[in-house]
Amino acid sequence: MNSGAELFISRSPYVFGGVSGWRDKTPFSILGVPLDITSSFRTGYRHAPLSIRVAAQNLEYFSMRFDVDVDDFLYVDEGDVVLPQDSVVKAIDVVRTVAEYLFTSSRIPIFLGGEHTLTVGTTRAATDIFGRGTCVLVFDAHADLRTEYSGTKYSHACVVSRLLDFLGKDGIYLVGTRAVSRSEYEKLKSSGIRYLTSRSVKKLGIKHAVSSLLDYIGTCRKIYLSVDMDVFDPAYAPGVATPEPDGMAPTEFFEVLYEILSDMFVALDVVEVTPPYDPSAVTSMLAAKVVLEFMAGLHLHLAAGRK
Ligand SMILES: [Mn+2]
Repeated sequence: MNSGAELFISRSPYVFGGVSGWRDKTPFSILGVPLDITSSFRTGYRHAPLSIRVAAQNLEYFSMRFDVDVDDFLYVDEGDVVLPQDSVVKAIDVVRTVAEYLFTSSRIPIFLGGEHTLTVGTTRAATDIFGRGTCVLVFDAHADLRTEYSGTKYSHACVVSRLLDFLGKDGIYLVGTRAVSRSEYEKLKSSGIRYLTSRSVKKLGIKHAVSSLLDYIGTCRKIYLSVDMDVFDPAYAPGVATPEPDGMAPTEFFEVLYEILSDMFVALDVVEVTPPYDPSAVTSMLAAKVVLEFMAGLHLHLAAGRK
């Protein structure tokens, strides 16, 4: 890092999986964002970047699904964003500054949350850099469409409302939705935001989910992928701030990812892991797996584009 943005980053004592590559060999930059201010239930997200880094050390880097070995190109682990603790608005601004720096340096950032609110800063940066046609795919149990929650517009329960402010309905697609208040559900329907419930993924199958997502992606120029770990059933991902039963299985998620990934994808965030509630570390393992499969798949598409 060689800009003002580096003032906001501190090296982590552990890098993702125990290894970090070279900037000229890989486009991927991993950045911890230990944002932990607005949880309304269980806290502890600030420990997640470290916990996901350690979990990655115990996973294979070869992806059978993509037939790609992440070891061949790796990523740069940039460290953690240093966040002000007194204001979520200030924290989002810092995240936005660092994300802008990574995008303008032609990096493909992978943000390890932290609470979902960080996505407001990172997607704002993506939209500023890539402009019209920037779309955000959000995998999440919740619609996060409250206008305000616990006295702030910038709560984890309001993330999609804030995205709607600058992306508009055509810039957002929600997947895995299953937990909304009645008023959020009405807002979801009246806003015109496209969404796919976890129930329809189960009932109509992966093929249906994929074709619906590909239709949507066809209207976009760039894709930002946001994965709230509570999109998974708590059986697979118990260590999240607000677990919600009846969720997606990892295989469903990875199959959908396999089918929709393309060189249009510009960033990933993996948020809401809460290590104090993840004693067996399976949630951090799954989060690390999401990161590895994303890099494997995107590498394949970028390599095909260069040929
Ligand atoms: Mn959620």
